[in-house]
Amino acid sequence: MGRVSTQVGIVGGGPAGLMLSHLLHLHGIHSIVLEARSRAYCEERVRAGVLEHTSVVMLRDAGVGARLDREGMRHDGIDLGLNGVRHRISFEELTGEHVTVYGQQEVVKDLIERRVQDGGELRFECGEVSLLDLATDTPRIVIHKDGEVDEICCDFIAGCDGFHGVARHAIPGGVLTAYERNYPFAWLGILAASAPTRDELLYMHHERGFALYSMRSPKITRLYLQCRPDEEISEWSDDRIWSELNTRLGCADGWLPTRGRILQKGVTGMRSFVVEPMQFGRLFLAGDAAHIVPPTGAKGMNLALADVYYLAQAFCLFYEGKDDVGLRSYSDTCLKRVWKAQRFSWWMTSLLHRFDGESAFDYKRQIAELEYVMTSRAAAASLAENYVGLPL
Ligand code: RFL
Ligand code: PHB
Repeated sequence: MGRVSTQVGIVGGGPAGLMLSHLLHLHGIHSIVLEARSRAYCEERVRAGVLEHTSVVMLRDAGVGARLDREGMRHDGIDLGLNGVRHRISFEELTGEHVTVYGQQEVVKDLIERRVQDGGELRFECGEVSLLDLATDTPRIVIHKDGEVDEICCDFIAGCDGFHGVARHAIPGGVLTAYERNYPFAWLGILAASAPTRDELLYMHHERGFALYSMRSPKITRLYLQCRPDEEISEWSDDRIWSELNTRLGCADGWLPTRGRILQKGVTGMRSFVVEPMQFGRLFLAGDAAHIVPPTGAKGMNLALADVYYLAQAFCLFYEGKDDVGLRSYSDTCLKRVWKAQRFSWWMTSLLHRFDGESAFDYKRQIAELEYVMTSRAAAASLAENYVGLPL
């Protein structure tokens, strides 16, 4: 058995784990990142696309924002639509802020590149891990790989291994309370080789279901359709997808999404989920390992970055100031922001999707709410303030 030591053992090399490792390195704190997948897989996995301004500043201040500043697309607002009629919500005018469209996998690529340049220890294809002795001052990670067993002795462990990871499950029963809501629909998402013909995202409430027009670069669009949670992707030919996108996204002024070769397609479930507290002994959960939001509010990656920002600060205080107050209050600090983002993501989801079997009253109320957001400055300002991101 090989045995090494580190200050912070990090399980998971998504945005949360990689950013934490990088922030710790900037403060001279050693970490080892264990990631289940290969580097190529992590760099190509298409997920989130919208960065709050706070996340951009965080990446820039940490010295990993150069490509983001060059290639990220600044968006000063979004369009909300109701059955083909659009209304723009101007973030710039309502909040003075904007968001940046830059793929999560690009953030991941930038962070991996920088960790490698800085000599950071990233171990890919290390998914068989057990977390032990979490309630002691000497927690350990045991790794099984290729018939070998390795052990990492840590001061602390960060569980950044996403919703399906192992870290949350390493906490003894009875410690965590889970709060959860499932939605009776999912998103069918595609990535298409077609140049975006809108400057901003379009969130469309349509009688046949929600649709979203987004993008990744000046040559690639990203589009979503509300579908059933058990939707068979094989039943969706490229033609059927484009035809449904045209029906739902097509606007009264004649605008339609431009067709292009479909590069990727997949179905994503929708869930709201939070565990409290986000820590146990010397294990700290961050990002999707502790909470999931439905993607409608574009909050998931931003929450993951905010968690590790607080966690890195708490570790710095511990190592530099011998003070564990930041670590003790980590969960409480994060959860305040997490619940606000949960509320907003639930609200955007409820506003924009069709709910099967809802009463005529609920449908009328939903349409009235959407029309209110589209016509009231106060309501639009509330959406804008939450979408661009609440302060850290
Ligand atoms: P991740 O990205 O899931 O990373 C966790 C990593 O841990 C690895 N792992 C393990 N490693 C070692 N041992 C194990 N036993 C392991 N088990 C798992 C995994 O391989 C993975 O690499 O979690 P993290 O870092 O917390 O980041 C969270 C974000 O990925 C997530 O919240 C966002 O993608 C959510 N999201 C969006 N967020 C936004 O901020 N803006 C958006 O526009 C946005 N759009 C989206 C989204 C998520 C979507 N899907 C696919 C759920 C759109 C979609 C469609
Ligand atoms: C995306 O581009 O993938 C995206 C954008 C906005 C959302 C969700 C996903 O609300």
